[in-house]
Amino acid sequence: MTTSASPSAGSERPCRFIIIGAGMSGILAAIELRKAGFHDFTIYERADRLGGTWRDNTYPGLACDVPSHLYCYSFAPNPDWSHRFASGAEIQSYFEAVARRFGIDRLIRYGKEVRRCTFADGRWKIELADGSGDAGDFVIAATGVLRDPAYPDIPGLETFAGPTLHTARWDHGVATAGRRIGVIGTGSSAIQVVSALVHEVSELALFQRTPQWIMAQDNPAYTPVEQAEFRTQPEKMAALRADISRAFADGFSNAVIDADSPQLQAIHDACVANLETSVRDPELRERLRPSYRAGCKRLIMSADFYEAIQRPNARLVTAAITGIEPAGVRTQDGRLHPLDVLVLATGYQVDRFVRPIEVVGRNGVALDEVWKDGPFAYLAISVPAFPNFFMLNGPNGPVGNFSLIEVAELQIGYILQLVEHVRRGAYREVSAAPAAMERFAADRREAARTTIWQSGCRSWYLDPGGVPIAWPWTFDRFREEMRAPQLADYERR
Ligand code: N01
Repeated sequence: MTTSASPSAGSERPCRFIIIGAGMSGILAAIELRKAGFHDFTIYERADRLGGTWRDNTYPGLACDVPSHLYCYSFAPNPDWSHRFASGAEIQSYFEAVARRFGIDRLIRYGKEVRRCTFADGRWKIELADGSGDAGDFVIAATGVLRDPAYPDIPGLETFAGPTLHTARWDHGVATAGRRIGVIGTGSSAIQVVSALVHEVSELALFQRTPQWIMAQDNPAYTPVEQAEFRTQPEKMAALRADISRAFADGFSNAVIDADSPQLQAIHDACVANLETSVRDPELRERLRPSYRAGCKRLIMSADFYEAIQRPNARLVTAAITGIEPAGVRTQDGRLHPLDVLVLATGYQVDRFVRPIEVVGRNGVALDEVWKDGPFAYLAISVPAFPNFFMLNGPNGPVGNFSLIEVAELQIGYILQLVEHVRRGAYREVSAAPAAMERFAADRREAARTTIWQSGCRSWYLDPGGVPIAWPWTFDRFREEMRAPQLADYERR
């Protein structure tokens, strides 16, 4: 039964929350719950440190290509960012510092892997890998977007005699200096790791299946004077953040959803100019030239990749990989590329989201079954029949070249409004209404047709049917949607 009682109708009801994951979104959820006056929550983290993707990714050259003054919480600006685009290590330190400052770090239960969440009798029952359990009124799944590495299905991969490293699970015990390194993949991770490693290795072979468009991007350091200014005049930092956010929305996120937009054409032209002016050898230039439009795959920003791949010790291999052997990589032209270390920059299993956690909703319905044709969520937050179960950066949200922190902040604000109605006694259970979900999915598919992602390339933005998984509207529309829930779109009991 759906009710329409006002939030102030009843007395305050105690609410207990289970937060899964202590990455950027989980830390945020805990901070915002407290601000809203909710103190009964537990954060479960399967690893032994917080930080999520910034804990897991430590490959050489790692940096975020969203400007640092935007890639941080709005309520915890950081005057000390060293560069316009901070390194992975600096971002990890930032999250650790924020968690400490807000007293969240000591609330995290480390080494606790949630295996199963079951909704029964109006509450969520939580089962952990170590056999322990818990229960709560709400689950906030802050389990990340790009989390579990994807390993390529290449014959003989396991036979390679040297170390094999995935970029998302770098082993710093493996020496790379002075050795022959092969890198498979040309995504954001590959471009950064190649640019960093080329300076120290004896030979670097980059195995490219698909070339990438690359935007030139400088990364100037902030001077001590600028940092001092940010510290003493926080309004300057806030203004900078607002400018960057606006520029990102107008220049990029609003552009990619309209394949015919002049902004996107400007991005494409800038990428072409970067290729033309940076790569001297015409033959190499053509091998690096994509046949699709810029923005179709996730755009890559780099100041130094073209310079790196033109170094005498670097080689671009475009012949298809046929197999991996103990000595190296074999390509279709019959050539064996001898290697000491193999780097897999082959991306992530992008359809996981909260999985492999088994989530069982109302009447025993399993999320894995509901998502058998691909993950989806109403406004990237809620799935019908999974009451009081909310995702941060769940499927169908804005992902791409902009700040997932901004996205998560908007989402938690919205979720807390839904929760507030429970606290005030208007209803006990809330989840997306099936009709709203269907409408959202249909509108999303329709809107996705004119995005650049669907203009003819393979990318992690596309589901197996070739439909973009991401939010296909403007970032302003997302902001507007997140302002307040339309309760009619939710089933409330
Ligand atoms: O992964 P990807 P990523 N044989 O999936 C290739 C964020 N991020 O880790 O293009 C040969 O983009 C595959 O080839 P193809 C960002 O959102 C951000 O680099 O499919 N090649 C592709 O080249 C990013 O988009 C930052 O033909 C194979 C590559 O592997 C997302 O994470 C830094 C293959 C995978 O690229 C993922 O980036 C890093 C095979 N069998 C990551 N299988 C910054 O902020 C796969 N490939 C800077």
